[in-house]
Amino acid sequence: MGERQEIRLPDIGDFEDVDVAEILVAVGDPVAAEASLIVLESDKATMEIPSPRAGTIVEMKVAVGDKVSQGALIAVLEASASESESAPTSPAAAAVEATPSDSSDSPREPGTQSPSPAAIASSDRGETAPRQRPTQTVKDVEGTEVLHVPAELVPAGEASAHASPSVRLLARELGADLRLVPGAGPKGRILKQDVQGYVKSMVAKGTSSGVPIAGVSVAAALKFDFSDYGPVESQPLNRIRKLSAANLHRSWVTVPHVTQFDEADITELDTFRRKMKPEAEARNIKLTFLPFVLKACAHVLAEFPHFNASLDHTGEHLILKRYFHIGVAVDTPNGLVVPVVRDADTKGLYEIAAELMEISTKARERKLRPNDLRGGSFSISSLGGIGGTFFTPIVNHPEVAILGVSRMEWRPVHREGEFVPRLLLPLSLSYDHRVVDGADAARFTTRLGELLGDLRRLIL
Ligand code: CAO
Repeated sequence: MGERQEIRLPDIGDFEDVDVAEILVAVGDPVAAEASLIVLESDKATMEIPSPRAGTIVEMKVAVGDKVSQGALIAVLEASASESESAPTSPAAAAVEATPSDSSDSPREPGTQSPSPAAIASSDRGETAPRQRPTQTVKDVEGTEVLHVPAELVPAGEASAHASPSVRLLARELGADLRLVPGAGPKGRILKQDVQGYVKSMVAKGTSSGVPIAGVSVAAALKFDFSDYGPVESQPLNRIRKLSAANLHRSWVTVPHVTQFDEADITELDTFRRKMKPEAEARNIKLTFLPFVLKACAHVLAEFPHFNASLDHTGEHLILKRYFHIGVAVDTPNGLVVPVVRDADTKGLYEIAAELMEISTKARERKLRPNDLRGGSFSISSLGGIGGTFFTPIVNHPEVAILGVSRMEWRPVHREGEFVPRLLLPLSLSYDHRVVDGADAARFTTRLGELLGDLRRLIL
């Protein structure tokens, strides 16, 4: 028999007498350390309270509707014989937890686990979330793989649905739009089983994605046995790929995409970059083209505000953002992630370059925090280091535009009666045609080309 431990409500900030909105485990359930036990809900936030250690629930001390404050007894747990062996998580396996000071993805040292403060997710009822939120980490069913969910990839309307973070995560994974899921919980709260039931009914109706879109009918995916034709190997998609797939598909079918191609003459920029490289290297900074592109984009976005915007979930308002947070697509062995460089308009080139190095390293080492992935207002996808000419990036919904950058090339350009060698950078700007007109897209890339062609214009 393992040691019995009372689980009490940790410090959850300035919250008292908070409603217990959901109980995620039952007596007899095995739980992993950090698996969510209950969901609390105040007027302003939804919080999941995790288990401080692995074990089996032997008593639940709270019920839905109870009000609890810091120190309240939530449950009694019988600790696992070996805490290093995480028990399988409860049915509510996808816990969203707060780890304010722990940026590492690696499991904590046994014995050092302390009750994490509760996760504070944005309000279910659409109130503005606090600006400084604890960082959140999402673990998979085994509690091992860490996934960072880019909140900006959640459809705007989902934010107004009434559901806990783990239910939102489940809905996102299954591609279900929470706005369409009827909630059976108290005050219409959407429960895990509501999402599962909704997806089942959609599948039964033949909507494989579970996301019916007015006027769009998509045939269900056909099932093939490829082994009829030769040897095959089946590899499960990891969570990042599954989430990206759902988000990319949503954007692809809901956003009317157009891509504007252009080329920027970066001959002088390249000369300048090469000149600055030793100085940058002395500061341990790798000065590639991307920081220049990012800086120039922030400038152009200020001049073309509707590229730095989102449609609200009704599609009837354009939300213009007065900040310039630029997401950068990073290719990692686990799939594509889009960390965000905040306030790119106020940062210098070295600062942006250093930040890019940091976030791309973190992305590849899976050390990004959810906040690193949130709040982008425009994205850049650079394949310049790899190759290719032009491509058609998919808009990172709910943003309305994304810039693709490809490999620069020396080409003869006709100027003043003769051909001169110029270094050209291919640009591919995809945009949401509901928000951006083709003429403005051409103006945008033309202006971007002007700035990249003569960086002095950035300070005019
Ligand atoms: N033309 C020619 N060379 C380029 C270039 C371009 N447009 N852009 C970068 N390069 C060069 C760099 O200068 C660097 O060369 P040196 O080492 O000689 O200086 C080399 O290519 C590698 O650059 P990098 O990729 O390390 O750095 P970056 O700043 O250009 O890009 C990052 C960083 C994180 C965006 C990139 O590594 C990456 O992951 N790109 C892939 C993004 C992706 O998958 N997008 C597709 C998403 S689907 O829309």
